[in-house]
Amino acid sequence: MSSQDKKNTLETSAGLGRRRFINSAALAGLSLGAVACTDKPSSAAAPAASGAAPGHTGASANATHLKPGELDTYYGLWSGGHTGDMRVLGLPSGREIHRIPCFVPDALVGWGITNESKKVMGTKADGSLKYTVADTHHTHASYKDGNYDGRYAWINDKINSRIARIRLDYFICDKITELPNVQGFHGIFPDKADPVDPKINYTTRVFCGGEFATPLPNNIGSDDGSTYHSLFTCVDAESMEVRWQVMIDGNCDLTATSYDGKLAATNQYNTEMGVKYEDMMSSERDACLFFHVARIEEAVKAGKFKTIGDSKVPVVDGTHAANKDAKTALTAYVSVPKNPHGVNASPDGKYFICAGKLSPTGTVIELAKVLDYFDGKLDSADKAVVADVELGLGPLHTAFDGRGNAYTTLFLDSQVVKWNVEAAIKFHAGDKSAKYVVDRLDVQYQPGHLNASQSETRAADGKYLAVGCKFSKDRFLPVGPLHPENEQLIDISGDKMVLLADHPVRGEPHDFIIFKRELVSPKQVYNLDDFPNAIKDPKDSGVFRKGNKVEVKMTSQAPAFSLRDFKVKKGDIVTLTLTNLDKIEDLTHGFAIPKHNVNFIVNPQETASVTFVADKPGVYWCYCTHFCHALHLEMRSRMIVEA
Ligand code: K7E
Ligand code: CUA
Ligand code: CA
Repeated sequence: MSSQDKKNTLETSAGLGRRRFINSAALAGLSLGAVACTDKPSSAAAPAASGAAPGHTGASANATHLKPGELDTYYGLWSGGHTGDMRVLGLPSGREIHRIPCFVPDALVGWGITNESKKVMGTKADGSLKYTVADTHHTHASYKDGNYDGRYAWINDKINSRIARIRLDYFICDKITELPNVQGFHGIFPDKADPVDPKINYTTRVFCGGEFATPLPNNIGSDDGSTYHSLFTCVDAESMEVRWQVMIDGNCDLTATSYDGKLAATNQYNTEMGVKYEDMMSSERDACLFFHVARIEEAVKAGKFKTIGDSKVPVVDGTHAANKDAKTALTAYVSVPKNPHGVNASPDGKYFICAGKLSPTGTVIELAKVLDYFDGKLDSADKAVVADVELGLGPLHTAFDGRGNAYTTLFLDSQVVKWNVEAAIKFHAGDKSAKYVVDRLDVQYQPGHLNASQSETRAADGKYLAVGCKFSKDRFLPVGPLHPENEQLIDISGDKMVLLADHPVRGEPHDFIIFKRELVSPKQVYNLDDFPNAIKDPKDSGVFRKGNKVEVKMTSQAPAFSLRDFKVKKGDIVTLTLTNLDKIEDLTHGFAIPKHNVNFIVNPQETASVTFVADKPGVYWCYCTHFCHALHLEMRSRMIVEA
């Protein structure tokens, strides 16, 4: 164990009281036993080496342990990886509060079982789900005035190129769109303003990067990779329709958007357009590819597009060959070192930062200069690079504290490096005395994404940094071969980063955002009128037959269903609709039908329905699966299937 590991272990096991971590200045020369664990008020804590860690003696203010009943101050929205859901965490405690099923069925809520969720997820002609696997990586929320506005969040499915929208009033997925002409949809980012209309200072578009190139249309099994292309896609934030696509050279990976709405970008690790990894890393340089949003939309309006295969989506040409004249170009390829990874927008609105991955560097691109290039004022887009500085091995993603510092994960070094962006620019310009690296912290282990509280907004507050470590190895009790991932929380309020907590998470989140709790106002009871099939009065319950199609209408009010029993016939196609008429917060009912693969929940004032074939005569006790009342076990109905 390195001394850093020991120190971290001690810190994280230092008792459940109000843990107080000594200030960073003292940490440097720390003897192991000196981790402060005290219930004294912060004024009595070891005096801060004043100035060294401004505001940092108040580490208690950033402590992660909340007393019973205390609420977190931040929400975190986490991608669930290949569990296909979105997770909602409270921070700083790191408690998982909720999982929002999106792309993959979920047995708790009946996602993929109810007709309503199946409609969102997409079905085949026979009514079965089109897909039951997904791989989510990136989640981002809608903006207004450069900060989250609490309307929507979006999440990608890389496997089947789908984008899901989450309503942040009910924390549910309400729409899923499959992107045409694209495989490996990876990066995702909402715009933050309209590029043309200053009145639209909120999100109306979501940009999606396609990582894998294929033949277009993808209906010939050609192995000639040189004929493949990737596309960058724009989805309408409200309608969730695909607005347009840009065909490009190379691939898309992560995505970023500017605060003024004018630019979107994607990093490209495969400008070689290789099909084997040796080919993909054969070149010393790759690119950060910029999209001029206004010009793309003018081109679409002017009819300068084609369509691909069956898709009606307009596709404009963003390749090198078609965009040589900067003044009319839709795209600009900015050269960056070999196989870059994340691209992130600084909260001051000035820069995009590309992390090097195979290059130990971070590249700072000044957006004003990219716009100069598009205006013909810069002879090469590459001149928009204002810094290209060494950070460490395996830089992947970058977060910000709103005080001019960037935090980049170093996958191979298992570190987070804190660096000052303006100092890096000075260093790059020739001032070798500019010390841009501010701090380094070992993390456990191999970090991918990281994000700071409010990092990707103008309101970046520099309090907490979460780091998604891809390997947890020895950090948790062993549970067989599959290890959890290790989400670590770091206090970044001072000069030095301080590790606060480890949290095991089920595999495998990638990206996440952390924002202040007051930015969303969730509703905890549904509106009955939002469901067209709601059964508003228990008197409307009953069995309604049309041939062999049978509708069963039922309501729930603790501790009873409105139908104590209902009769159908063998072979009937039954649609059962259940409205929960309970209005009290936290009064959810469940409805299970044995042997028919049915279980779902209805939250207060929610309506849900299921359709199934009653194919075996018998008596089936339908029962409430969600604890609701002292008579929860008695809350039942009988489905009697007559021969
Ligand atoms: Cu770095 Cu898919 Cu965002 Cu994962 S990507 S780590
Ligand atoms: Cu209703 Cu349990
Ligand atoms: Ca490459």
